[in-house]
Amino acid sequence: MAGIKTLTMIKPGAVHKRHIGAIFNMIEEAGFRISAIKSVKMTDEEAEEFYAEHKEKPFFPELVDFMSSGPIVAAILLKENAIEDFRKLIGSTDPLQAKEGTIRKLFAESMSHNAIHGSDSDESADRECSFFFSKKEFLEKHP
Ligand code: FUP
Repeated sequence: MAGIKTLTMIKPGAVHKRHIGAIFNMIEEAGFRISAIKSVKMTDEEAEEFYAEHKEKPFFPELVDFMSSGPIVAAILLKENAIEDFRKLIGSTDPLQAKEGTIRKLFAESMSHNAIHGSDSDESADRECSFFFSKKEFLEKHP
C-alpha cells in the first residue's frame, strides 16, 4: 500500500513573498493534515545534503544557493496516497508546464525558484521527514 505521508518545503522565494498562508490553505483544502511544521534556514551544507541526488547536475550550485538563501517552511503532510496526490497538487517542476490551479502554476517564479517541494517516493519521504524532524515531532497516522 502506498504511504500516507509526504514532506513539503515552502521555498525561500515563496516565504519571502508571504505566500505561506495561501499555500498551506490550499494544502489543507486538498485534504492533507499537517502533522508537523517548522521554519528553518538551511546552511549550504544542509541544502547540499538534502539534494545530494542532484550533486552532479549543472543546476546543483544554483539550487543550493537558492535553498540556503532564506528561511523555508518544512512540513510533514498526511493523507491517503500522499505522494501522488501532493505531486498533482503542486504541479510540474517547470511552472511553464504546470497545470492551471496547481501551486507551482500560481506561485513559482521559474524552474529553479519553483515555490514548493514534494517528496517523490515513500523512501524519499522517510528520508526527508527524518532530515527535518525527530520521530517524536510527528504522527505517522491520522489521529
Ligand atoms: P521535483 O521533484 O519536482 O522538485 O523536481 P526534481 O527533483 O527534478 O528537481 C529538484 C530541484 O531542482 C527542483 F526544485 C528544481 C531544481 N531543478 C532545476 O533548477 N533545474 C532543472 O533542470 C531541474 C531541477
